[in-house]
Formats: sequence, C-alpha cells, structure tokens
Amino acid sequence: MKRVNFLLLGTSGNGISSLGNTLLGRTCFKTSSDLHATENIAVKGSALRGDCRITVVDISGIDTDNKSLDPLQNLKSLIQIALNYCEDGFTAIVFVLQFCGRYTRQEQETLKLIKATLGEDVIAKNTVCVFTHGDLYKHETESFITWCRSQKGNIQNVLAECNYRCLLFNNKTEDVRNQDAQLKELLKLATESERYTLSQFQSAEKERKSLEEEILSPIIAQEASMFVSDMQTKLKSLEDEWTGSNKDKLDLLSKYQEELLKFEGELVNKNLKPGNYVNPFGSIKVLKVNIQTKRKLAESEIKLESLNDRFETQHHWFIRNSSTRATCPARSSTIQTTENFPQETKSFKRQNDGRRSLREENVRSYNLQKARGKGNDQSKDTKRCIVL
Ligand SMILES: Nc1nc2c(ncn2[C@@H]2O[C@H](COP(=O)(O)OP(=O)(O)OP(=O)(O)O)[C@@H](O)[C@H]2O)c(=O)[nH]1
Ligand SMILES: [Mg+2]
Repeated sequence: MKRVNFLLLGTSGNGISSLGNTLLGRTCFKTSSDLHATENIAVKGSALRGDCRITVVDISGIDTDNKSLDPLQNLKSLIQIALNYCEDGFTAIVFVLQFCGRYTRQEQETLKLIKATLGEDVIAKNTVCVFTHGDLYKHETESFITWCRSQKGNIQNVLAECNYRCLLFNNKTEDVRNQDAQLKELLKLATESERYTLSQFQSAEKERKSLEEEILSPIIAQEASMFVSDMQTKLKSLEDEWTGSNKDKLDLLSKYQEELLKFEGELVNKNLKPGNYVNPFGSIKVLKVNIQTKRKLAESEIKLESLNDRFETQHHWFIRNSSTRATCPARSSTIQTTENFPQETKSFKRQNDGRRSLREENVRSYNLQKARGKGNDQSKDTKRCIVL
C-alpha cells in the first residue's frame, strides 16, 4: 500500500485544519471560525483513501511578526513532534494560503518563519501551495494555474519558487467526486516535490540560528543603548559632582572601563545583525575614548599632587634649615649639611649652591676679622648673614 505523509503549515485562519479534514475525508482536526488563533499544537490524523494510507499532521496556524523568539521556538518544537509522528519524513510540505485573501506582510512573515525553521530551500524543494476557499473561485474562463502565473509581487515569487506546484481546494464541497479529484491532484503534485526528512530539518539549524539573531538584534541593541546611556550618566556625574580623591576617581574609572570592555566582548559574541536600529558599537567606541581621557586626566592630577607634596616637603626643610644657618653663620657643620639635601630639585640645587658659596664666604670673612681682632662685631656678621 502506498503511504503518503503531508505536513500542513500556514498563517492562522487560512483553513489548514479544514484542509486536513478534506484530505482525510473525515473530521479529525478541530476547525473554527473564531477570529483568534487556536492553541499551539501538532495533531496527527490518518485515513485510508483508495489504495493510499494518508497521514496528515496539522500544525496550528502561524501568527508572527518575527519580533519575538516564541513563534520560532514553538514552530521548531511542533516540527520536531511532527517528525516524530512520521519518522520517514513528509512526502510534501503543504503551504496553505487562502484564495481571495490578500497576500500581506503577515503572510510574508509566516513564510520567513517557515523557511527559517525548515530550511531556506523548503519551498523550492519540498512544498506544494494549496489555496483554500476554492468555492470562491469565479474565474471560469481561465485555469487556476493561469491565474497563479498572472499574480504579481511577493506571492508571484513564492509561486515561482515552488515551480507552480499550486492547487485550489474547496473544503466546503460535499461532492465526493470533487473531493477525490482534489486529492488526486495534490498526490500528483506531491510526487513532483522532494521528501522532507529529519536530516533536512537538522541541517536547517543555521537558518534557525540566523533568524534568532535577527529577531534578537534589535532587542540586544536596545539593551546596549540603555547600558551606554547609563554609563554616560555615570561619567557625567563623575565630572560634575565628584568630591572624592583623584585616586578614588581613577579606581572608579578603571572599574567603568572594565565593565565597558566586558559588555563590548559579550556584544561581539551576540553577533548583531544589521537592521533598523542604531548600531551600539559606535557609542561604545566614544565611551571608551571618554573614559580613557578622564583616566589620563586623573593620572596627571595624581602626579601633580605628588610633585606638590615633594615640593612642599623640600620647601619646608629648606626654610627650616636655612633659618638655622642664618642666625649661626659660624657653624661650619651646618654649612656642610647642605651636601645632604634630600632629593633636591634642580632649581633648589642651584639656589642652594649659590647660598652655600655666599655662606662660606661669610664664614671666611668672619674668621678673618676674628683673627684680626675685629671679629667681635656680631651685629655686622648677623647683618651680612641675613642676606642668606
Ligand atoms: N468557504 C470556505 N471556507 C473555508 C474553507 N476552508 C476553511 N474555511 C473556513 O475558514 C475558517 C477557518 O478554518 P480552519 O480550518 O479552522 O483554519 P485554520 O487555518 O486551521 O485556523 P487555526 O488553526 O485556528 O489557525 C473556518 O470557518 C472554515 O470553515 C473553504 O475552502 N471555503
Ligand atoms: Mg487549525
């Protein structure tokens, strides 16, 4: 006995379950005229039609704008269930459209999701397009296939892609001969398509990943823009309101830099796809430069503070020591200690050298006067030493 498996997919409400029932010749799947979609399920039904065992898996209608991950994950798990139901794969994938329904952006999103989930070439290789609501077809003068070929835009691309394996179905017909003729036509078209197998589904993982990245990219970009604006606020308040030390400021900037680099690394791994959103890498680059400039500034301030401290220390040391010497010009030991000035700056050294020679000259002259017996004039010496 011939065994034929069909997997039915399409936008919610297009008549997927009704088509399933027509194919099986009995009511197996729940149909509804409700305006809302039915729950997310994959249901299998089977029936003997002539010399053929027909198995149908009805995947509940798709409703997606591909802006969240749920529909992708849902469809992926429903297809896995469907492939478990039919381990030898599907004779054909049936993409269900509605005759007289406009081929809108919603249909395009459904198609995008189907291709991403089952593989980019699923329409070209494995699909038959079935239009339900065939009872509304009133173009008696032209065949349905001529009508298909005369369509324009995105729907024309789809029909051409599946090589016009297209068929009109009237799910409302009570005429058994008409029902049989529709099924026979579908079986014929199905043989023109390739069997859809588990291995094909498995190798579509990269397409699923790619759509996943495309869906997540604007969400990630939004998160990144929040991170950037938060970091900008922190840097601004560091500039305007900081009252702590430069050392603490530098530590904080290093922390921000670390956070930014970590965030950037994670963002690179997320593989952002180009889309209708601001690319966060530009703002991150600006932030990096901003932090680096602030760090350099803080480092210079710290260096300046340390130089100032040293200057202050030396200045006080010098003032203390030079005043001692000024009142005691005769103490040569004090004069000698000038050799031991700690880490003199060049200008200090120049000044000290000048002062030392003046002091030595004073001492020499004091000793000379003393030797001549005139050295008791202390006031004169002091006056000279005050020059120091
Ligand atoms: N006139 C007409 N109505 C149809 C045809 N096929 C389906 N319908 C109607 O379309 C409506 C939706 O049919 P369903 O088979 O429940 O659609 P579905 O795609 O399975 O919907 P969900 O599973 O809820 O997404 C029902 O009211 C059906 O009676 C058809 O060929 N002709
Ligand atoms: Mg249904």
